[in-house]
Amino acid sequence: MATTTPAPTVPQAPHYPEQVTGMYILARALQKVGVDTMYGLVGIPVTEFAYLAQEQGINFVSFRFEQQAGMAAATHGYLTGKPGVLLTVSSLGFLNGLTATINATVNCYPMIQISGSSVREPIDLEQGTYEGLDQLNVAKGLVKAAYRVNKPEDIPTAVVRAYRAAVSGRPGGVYLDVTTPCMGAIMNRADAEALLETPVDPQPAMIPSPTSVDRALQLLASAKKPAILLGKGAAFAQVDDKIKKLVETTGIPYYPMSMAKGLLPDNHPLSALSCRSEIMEQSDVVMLIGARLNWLLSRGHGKWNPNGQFIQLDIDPQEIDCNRHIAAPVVGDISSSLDAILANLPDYKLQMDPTWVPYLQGVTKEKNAKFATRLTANADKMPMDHWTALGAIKPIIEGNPDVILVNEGANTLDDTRDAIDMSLPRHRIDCATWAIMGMGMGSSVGAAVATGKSVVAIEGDSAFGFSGMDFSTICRFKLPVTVVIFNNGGIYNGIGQNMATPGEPSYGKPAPTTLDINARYDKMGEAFGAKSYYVTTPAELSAALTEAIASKAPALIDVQLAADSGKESGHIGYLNPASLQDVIV
Ligand code: ADP
Ligand code: TPW
Ligand code: MG
Repeated sequence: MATTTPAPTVPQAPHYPEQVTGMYILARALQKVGVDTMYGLVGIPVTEFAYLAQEQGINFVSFRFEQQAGMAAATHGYLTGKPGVLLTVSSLGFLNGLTATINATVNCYPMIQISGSSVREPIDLEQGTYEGLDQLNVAKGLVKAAYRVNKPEDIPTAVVRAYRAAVSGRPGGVYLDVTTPCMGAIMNRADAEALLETPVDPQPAMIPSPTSVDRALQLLASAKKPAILLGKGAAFAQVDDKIKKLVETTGIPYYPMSMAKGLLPDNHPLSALSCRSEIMEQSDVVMLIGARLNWLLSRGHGKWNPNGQFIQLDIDPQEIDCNRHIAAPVVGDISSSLDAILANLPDYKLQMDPTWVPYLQGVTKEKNAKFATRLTANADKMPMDHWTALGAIKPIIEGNPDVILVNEGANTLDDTRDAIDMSLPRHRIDCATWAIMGMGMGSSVGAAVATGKSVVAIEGDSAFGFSGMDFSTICRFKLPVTVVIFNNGGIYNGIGQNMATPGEPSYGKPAPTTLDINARYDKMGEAFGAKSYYVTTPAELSAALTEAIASKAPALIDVQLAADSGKESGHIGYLNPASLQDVIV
């Protein structure tokens, strides 16, 4: 029979100051790559790490829900071009955060999710350890890259690898698994400090081949009705002057995707924002810059000219031809590709049809006039509808162009995007490629923290519900964020009706799309000490929003809309199964 007691498995405390723990090395390694902010939610095994990081000078923004902390990190990454960092606990905390990391990957936002994980051995043997989950293998395949670090001496390398994976090439979400023993392991400080590294050129230029540039310019020059299509990749690349130069020296009209709005002012004479279908149907050459030909540019959104050809500027060679044939791919980073295109442009003679731009400008004028009527026609409607409310909001947001607009919902998303012109790059953040609900509060926090600017989030009542509790985070950190909730009492609207008759099982139950038309969201704002407003008229809305933005403090505006405002699925009702037969091509 054994007489000795087993060696303690709990790590000893480090002997300060000569010794440090894995968590200390992690904090230092993050600092060394330039991370100054972390978003997260703590508990075993990462609480001490968060305290330690804060002591080291890393700004720690604590959330109520990991998914929202992840949305903040992703938005931070999108706006700064450097990975945002999310910290989660093991198991469910990890999974809650992972949804945001995957969403970041889908949207090409650079971010790193760091999660503590339990001791390996009982996980591998499935012995039921505390919060045991094989997190690395869950994350793999869903994110851009996933790594696990088991030894403190490997932490600096792991952080640099994660950083490079997040920002190089096509950006995305990276998962870094740090085991509990690794967090607690002890090293000599001097040895640890000697391992820290700063990556050289983590986002290397990717120079396009001269042949691809020549091919693209030849095609562009031959076009009679060319158009430039700008995506959020172009906004992310922060090459605003080069985009402006390309548009203005060629005189080619451009169409911005939702988050590329403002890259050039939406009211620029060459903006073809109102001419999506004209461009799709009539352009003979479309130059895509940091935009994908995914569902947002196909099918129900219009039909492309069958004889049209594409030039595509993208950093990811696998994006080319993924949906349509690309006649002239220019694979490289947008900055280098635009440099090459602009440098060689004078050698090519553009043959644009002189009637093309005036034609699009004519269409724009006509559509804008119609649009203006839509905004004013319902100005006195009571209760308000989406357009009545947007009529009040539009001049205020447009008059504060430096405010970052966060936007989600169905009708609330589509109508806000159409109604509000943007005039500065990277000032519109929405539910983007996956059209997911539940990014509002997190993205607002990330935008405010990363830029120091004011934010207005325009949220459908359903959309707000996904992240609403993290309004408290906005308040705790005293961020200049105004949350505007369009309450029409439901998903799409509040008039959903359960069709059952007495005796049927669902009789008397709320319809699947029905939420809370009489809810007073402003009371939620009050609960956390924010200036809160309940508004029922455009005049009240206008006054509240003006005051809220000027206050540079947390504010919440509950906008009472009519329950019948808004249509099923907003602008994408054609994607509902019963309508799909017409759409699948
Ligand atoms: P949108 O939804 O606005 O159309 P997407 O997210 O679909 O935009 O497309 C963005 C594209 O931009 C992706 O294909 C991505 O690979 C590309 N991209 C991102 N950053 C860069 C960059 N720095 N250089 C070149 N392409 C980039
Ligand atoms: C994670 C499905 C798409 S739009 C939407 C839902 C639930 C809400 C629409 O109602 P809202 O806006 O926000 O009140 P409005 O103005 O039209 O009334 N779960 C996730 N993502 C999505 N997209 C859904 C569900 C959905
Ligand atoms: Mg709604």
